[in-house]
Amino acid sequence: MEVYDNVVTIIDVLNEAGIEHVFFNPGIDNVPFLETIAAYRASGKTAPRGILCLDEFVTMTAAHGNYMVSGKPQAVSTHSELGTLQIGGALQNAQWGKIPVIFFAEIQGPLERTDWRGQPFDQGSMVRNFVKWDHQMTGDEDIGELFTKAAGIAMTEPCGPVYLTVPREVLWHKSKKPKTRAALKISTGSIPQADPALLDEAADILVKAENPLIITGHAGRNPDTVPRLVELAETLCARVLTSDTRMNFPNTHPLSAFLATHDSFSNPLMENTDTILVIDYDLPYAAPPIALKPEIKIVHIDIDMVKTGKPLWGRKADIAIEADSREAIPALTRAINQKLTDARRAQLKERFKQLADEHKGLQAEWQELAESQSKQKPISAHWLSYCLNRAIDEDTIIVNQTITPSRIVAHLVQRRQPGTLLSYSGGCIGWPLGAALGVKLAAPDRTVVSLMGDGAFIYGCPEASIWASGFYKAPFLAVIYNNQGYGAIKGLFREQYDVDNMGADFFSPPDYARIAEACNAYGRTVDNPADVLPVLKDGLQRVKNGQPVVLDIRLEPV
Ligand SMILES: Cc1ncc(C[n+]2csc(CCOP(=O)(O)OP(=O)(O)O)c2C)c(N)n1
Repeated sequence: MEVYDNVVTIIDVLNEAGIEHVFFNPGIDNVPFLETIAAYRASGKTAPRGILCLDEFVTMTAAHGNYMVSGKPQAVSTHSELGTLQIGGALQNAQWGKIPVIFFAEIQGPLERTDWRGQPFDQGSMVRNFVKWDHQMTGDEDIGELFTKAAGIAMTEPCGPVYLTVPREVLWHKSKKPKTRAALKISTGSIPQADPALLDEAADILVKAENPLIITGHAGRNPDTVPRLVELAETLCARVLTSDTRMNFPNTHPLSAFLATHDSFSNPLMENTDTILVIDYDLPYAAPPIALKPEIKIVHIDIDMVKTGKPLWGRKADIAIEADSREAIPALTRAINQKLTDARRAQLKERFKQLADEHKGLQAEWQELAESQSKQKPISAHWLSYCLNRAIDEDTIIVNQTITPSRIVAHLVQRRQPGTLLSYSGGCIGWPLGAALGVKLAAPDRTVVSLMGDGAFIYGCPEASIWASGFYKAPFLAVIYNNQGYGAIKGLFREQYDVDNMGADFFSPPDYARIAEACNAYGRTVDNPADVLPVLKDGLQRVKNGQPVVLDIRLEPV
């Protein structure tokens, strides 16, 4: 029997990379690949499991979520140029999220094809800004070497997506038996370790700081970094401000940086600090401009010193250490410990007490505010987040793309265990449905709860994501913070132009619960605050019983 020998080679590389799923949406070009992986799996041979996503956007968001939990590289296969275009902004999120994805598609049309300017049509140009590497395979290249190189680039820190295009005749090529070849070896670059002299200088600065602030974005991607960061913060008695991209630091810890309930978007913590220790952090896609006082000292530890996405605050760090934070954090703690005199330790103990009192007060303020809104109608985002916190357990994985309520979620949904909070990097709305699908496929025994606005729900291709969640037995609970409009955009217009009616409301919104039911999930609309907690608990039970659930919680319109 003949085999698609080049496709067999691709599968060998994907196996070698440890790739377990291929998130795909097909065209005719994908047939040899899909047919071969199906035949492999049916006969008990190792091959990634194909997951059909009814919209290409979901292929990439699911791969994104899956990597965040499994730590394994991903594969996405779509139909030539059209499937590539349909991935859209999900690729920007994958780039910012540093997700190692081998994304491959067929080259569309004859190689002599040209664009409007008469220049050669360049399929890779569609995605070039968002991938670490793109390459169009030519006839004389070896497909095994190409995919091996692609995997190596994607998996080298800082990780990221790569894009390969392959001629149709290569994908469809058949021969009597697979090519015999030397074993394919994927090589990834080494991870830099911190320079001890720089760590020592950093420790000097940090020990002297009177109001240090640790800021981190994705240090918690390695779960064992979390307790190490706790130890560093406690040694230094420094507040920790974390993005919600990962669970980096327990938000119940006395040193977790809390804001007052009335604080506006600008961050007083950044204004009042004298020294910032930045660890694995990227400025958010839509970060409000922050002008740091020039006298603030910055120590920066990162795997990506170049900050490919966006440089930090337009200022160089006083000390920049390119390193794997998992190792650099305990090394820095040791260096700090060596420099702490008894007198300084006593001062830091006092500082800890002050910060712990402040944290306790602020935490109580958030809880009381939420409790005071328990009967408020329409339902408040505070009350919803408070109830959610009571309904979930310690191990539940929260997949979060709330926008305007994100600060409320960060203060009221308590996360202590590493790996129990995931959010997107980048700017593309619509991430959390596909991401939750990918997360649940990676962690079938965990409860997965996805949080989003009504805008994000629709951007997230709900029919495709929810259908796949049911079909592949990867159920999750989706909670819609439904403020019936694009709250973030309305907020900006109000703030900057004093314009209220800009047509960004969803009057007579779609019935999201019925969309869910049309996709074989359970759906429910909630507008009574007393129902929120019981409905969340019921939803979680249904998910445990195997059904995807969508809860449309109607909040005050923005
Ligand atoms: C794909 C995409 N389109 C548009 C935007 C611009 N945008 C940023 S926030 C936002 C509103 C999102 O609405 P929703 O998810 O309901 O959250 P809310 O702001 O109401 O809290 C929009 C449209 C974007 N970031 N991504």
